[in-house]
Amino acid sequence: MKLRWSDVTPKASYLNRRAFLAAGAVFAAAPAFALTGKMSGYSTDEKPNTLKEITNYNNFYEFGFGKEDPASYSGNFKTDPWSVEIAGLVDKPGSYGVEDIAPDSALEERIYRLRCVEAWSMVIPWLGVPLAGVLSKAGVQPSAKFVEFQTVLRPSEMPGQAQKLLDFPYIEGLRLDEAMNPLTLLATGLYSEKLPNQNGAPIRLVVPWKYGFKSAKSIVKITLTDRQPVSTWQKLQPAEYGFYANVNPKVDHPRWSQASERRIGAGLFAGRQETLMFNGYGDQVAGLYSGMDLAKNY
Ligand SMILES: Nc1nc2c(c(=O)[nH]1)N[C@H]1C(S)=C(S)[C@@H](COP(=O)(O)O)O[C@H]1N2
Ligand SMILES: [Mo]
Repeated sequence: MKLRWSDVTPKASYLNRRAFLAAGAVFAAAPAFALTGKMSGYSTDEKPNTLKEITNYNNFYEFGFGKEDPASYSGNFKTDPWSVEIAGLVDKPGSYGVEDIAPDSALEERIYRLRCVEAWSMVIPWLGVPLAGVLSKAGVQPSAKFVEFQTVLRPSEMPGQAQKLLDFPYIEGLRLDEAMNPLTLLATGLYSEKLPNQNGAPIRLVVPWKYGFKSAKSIVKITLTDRQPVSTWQKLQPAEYGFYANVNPKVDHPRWSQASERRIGAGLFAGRQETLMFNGYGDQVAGLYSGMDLAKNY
């Protein structure tokens, strides 16, 4: 059962509630509890997008092509119970509950920029746990070099899968050192809520220095492997979408410039803003690519 804010006012969530209301959220019902995350030094101080923007302008092709399709058509998607299989080159392969992977008490708040390859961006206050800790607990074997992520395959609840809009299940991948970088997050919430369905409930990847499509949603399997995974977009259009997909204002998409971006919610007269190398996270990640030709490894 869902309660209204007026039914429960936990003291700890009072400030969150005020921010939530100030953000212009229009939801009548709210969760019966509020998640809180430990603050982290990795957050941007840019103004986060509103909950309304974050939950009504989405890319989640499992529910359709349109930006409002995920909000409109994900209502019947069942995300509880849910487990994630950790497989491949690990000491402790197995099926783990979301509560085990990301217990509420361990959540960190990470306010990250999200830059879509389509040249729009947002700022999203995620709640989650660093992927590195999860992989370390599973025991990564020395032969592992890459991590592959797989989204759930459930065409009965996902109209975009039923219509075969893409070659599902959605696959993404990272190099192991990228996966272990402290910025890489497994998110289970945003603002003070559990992750809304349209944002990849109950657990999704967030890799803030890469184009948004790398951040796979509704993950059911994480595989440690010695072979570079082939991602869904790479397989579909290899000349346009590479494995690395680092945000890079100097490497244009074959069909449009990546030099600037449109910040969702900035207003009609705000104009575009410059896109930053590695989406502004160069201090943390540039070292991962030293000596690499980033135009070739796009
Ligand atoms: N499974 C899955 N994950 C996905 C996508 C998708 O279509 N399916 N879209 C990606 C793209 S292109 C972007 S920009 C982000 C958008 O995340 P958001 O809707 O939570 O802002 O999710 C990414 N993860
Ligand atoms: Mo995207």
